[in-house]
Amino acid sequence: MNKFQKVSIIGVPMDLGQKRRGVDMGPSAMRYAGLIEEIEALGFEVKDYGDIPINRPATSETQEGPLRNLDEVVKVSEELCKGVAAIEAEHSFPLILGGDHSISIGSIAGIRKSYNNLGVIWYDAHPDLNTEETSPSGNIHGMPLAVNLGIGHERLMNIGGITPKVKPEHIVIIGARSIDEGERQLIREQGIKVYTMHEVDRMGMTRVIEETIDYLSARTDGVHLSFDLDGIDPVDAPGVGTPVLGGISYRESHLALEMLAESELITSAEFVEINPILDNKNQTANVAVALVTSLLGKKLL
Ligand code: Z70
Ligand code: MN
Ligand code: MN
Ligand code: MN
Repeated sequence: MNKFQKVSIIGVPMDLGQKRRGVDMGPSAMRYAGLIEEIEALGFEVKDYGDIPINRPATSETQEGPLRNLDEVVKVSEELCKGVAAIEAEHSFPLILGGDHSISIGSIAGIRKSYNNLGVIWYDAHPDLNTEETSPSGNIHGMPLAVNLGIGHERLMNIGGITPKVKPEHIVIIGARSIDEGERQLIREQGIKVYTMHEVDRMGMTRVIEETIDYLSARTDGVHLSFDLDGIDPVDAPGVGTPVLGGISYRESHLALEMLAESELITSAEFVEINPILDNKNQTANVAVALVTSLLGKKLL
């Protein structure tokens, strides 16, 4: 991580990409867990841009349909895109705090302005490759990776101007274990590299990350880490909206992020889907903060 001297934080307390309340408290929970102090202790200069303001319609006004809350998600994504692009312009490491995973539409839109061959590591129990046609829920947080690939609603894809944001061969999904039929088809059609939990178990996290680093360093000019806390097993990260059994352990996740830190591959990151209402004494935010320090180069010795 010595490419960067500064880390700039931007919070996106948005829960409109899904139906459960609580993920809007994710940024506060991570700051409360000591995020800024921990990063400063590693020697970085930290700038906290605070949170993007979110207009939360009363429940009765919440937009329903195949793309729930589309208007507000588009508005927030545009704001986030601008904020992230400004952070990029000061050559600081962008660290974005969710919020549900729909925030990655705006964050990747902002980051993409600085990298023509942007890579993405999607660390998640879900591939988030649904479209309004394939989505079983209408929840936009199940669609952001498809949008970033240039498959999805035009208003979402056009944020930041450039579309598609990411090429299918520049994506690596790690930890998937809840995959919808439409997502399975898209993975096949687009030839996206996926390490499901089967491969994580079979190969071990060390080989998964070694292969990921080789694969992405050969073809990208920057790599964004999109870390959904539900990629981790609910035993270690219970405070998420959609816990899925059989996930990546706390230990394996530290190993993964320590190896990524050593590789100096990662140029931006986001941590999403922490739901403090469903958490156990802020355990999941504490896990996320510990993982951020591993990603930024903290060593045990
Ligand atoms: C399902 C959908 C999802 C996160 C759940 C679930 C998507 N595939 N994403 N939790 N983070 O509704 O599209
Ligand atoms: Mn996700
Ligand atoms: Mn998920
Ligand atoms: Mn390429």
